[in-house]
Amino acid sequence: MTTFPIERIRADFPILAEKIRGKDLVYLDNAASCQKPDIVIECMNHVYRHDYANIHRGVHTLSVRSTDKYEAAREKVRDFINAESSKEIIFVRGATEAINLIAQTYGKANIKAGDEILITAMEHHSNIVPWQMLCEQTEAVLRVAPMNQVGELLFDDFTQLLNEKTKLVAVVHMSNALGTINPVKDIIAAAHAKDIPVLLDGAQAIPHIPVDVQTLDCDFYVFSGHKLYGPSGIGVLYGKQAFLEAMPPYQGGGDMIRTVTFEKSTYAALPHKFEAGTPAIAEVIGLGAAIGYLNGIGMADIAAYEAELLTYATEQAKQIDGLKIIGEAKDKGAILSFTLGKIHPHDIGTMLDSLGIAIRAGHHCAMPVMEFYGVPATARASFAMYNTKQEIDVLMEGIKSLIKVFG
Ligand code: 7TS
Repeated sequence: MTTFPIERIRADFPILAEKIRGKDLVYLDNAASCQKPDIVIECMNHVYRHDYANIHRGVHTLSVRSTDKYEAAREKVRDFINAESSKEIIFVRGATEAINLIAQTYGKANIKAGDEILITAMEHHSNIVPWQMLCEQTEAVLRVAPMNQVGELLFDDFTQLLNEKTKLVAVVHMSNALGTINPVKDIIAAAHAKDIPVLLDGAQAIPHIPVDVQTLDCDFYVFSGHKLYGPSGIGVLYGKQAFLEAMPPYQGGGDMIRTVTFEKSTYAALPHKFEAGTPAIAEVIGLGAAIGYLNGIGMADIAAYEAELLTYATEQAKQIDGLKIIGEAKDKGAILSFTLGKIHPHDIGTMLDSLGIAIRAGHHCAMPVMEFYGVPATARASFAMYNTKQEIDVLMEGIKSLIKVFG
């Protein structure tokens, strides 16, 4: 921990110097969206000041500059997750759009009445609702692998649900409501043994742990830029080339075509086949800058530092009478969901805000998880690489003071 350059990192994030209600900001809502380093803000600023034009269509200098930077960002993403080819990197709006894309292209082409899609009990709504919509359209069936009380997938139950009707497994890599990191290598191996493709929802995992899609051997991996210290409005769908080649396009329009006549259109090669219309140009380039920044620190070091933060926060939280941690999986990322007896999580959130502490209170877009634990909502502190033990102390003091107020 001593070697992690925390002071330098904090200095790179201008918003961390903000005062909130007269107090130093303690930003612990990183699972919802995390803050941006100067290098990302300045990179996008630079694009708009010096490089901006539409991409892939102009012969003029600015269009060439924009296109080169946009495609360089795609290569940075490829390298970051170790995809084999940049053709496998599709820019979308975020994890949500990526999952909808798979459901409506791969899903519609390959999943029929009576087929099954297997998810888990700890999915975010983004990895539930698109499959329910597909099931309504196709009369396929959504199956749900259960978890235990600490929030770990029941792996034997999961494997027993894999059968000849299962056409796709879609699993969260790291749960946003519980922090659970799923045994995705084993999940993928078990599914592949039955020739079933696997989609991983990496929205939460990607900023916290190194991800190598070739080592994992997942067929699809999705994430959002805004949780990875990059801009909002941009995300990534990784798909194995053979799958993407075989899939029909998602949306039709400019940039995704090869030829168009009124009788018939033909489609562009990968990755452009899935990128209809003018994309989020500056945001993609900004995401590339965020990845460059993370590479400079190292994902393994980030994971180690955050593991120490989580251990510390968990130890401190357990000393508070009446605080119940929701989600205590053995393999867990830097998320602390909790309840405080009868104090409503929204009151916890509002009280902490008055102390300058930002957490999320609610169902975290994981209502089935809340139902499983019999709570309407939890309070959630979610950590990033720029958080410190001192900030965790401030959080714990805040929780103790609000327990006194609410009794
Ligand atoms: N999957 C998981 C596991 C997530 O945590 C989220 C967002 C998404 C998908 C959707 O990502 P989006 O960028 O497309 O919206 N999770 C949260 C959260 O925990 N609080 O706010 C958003």
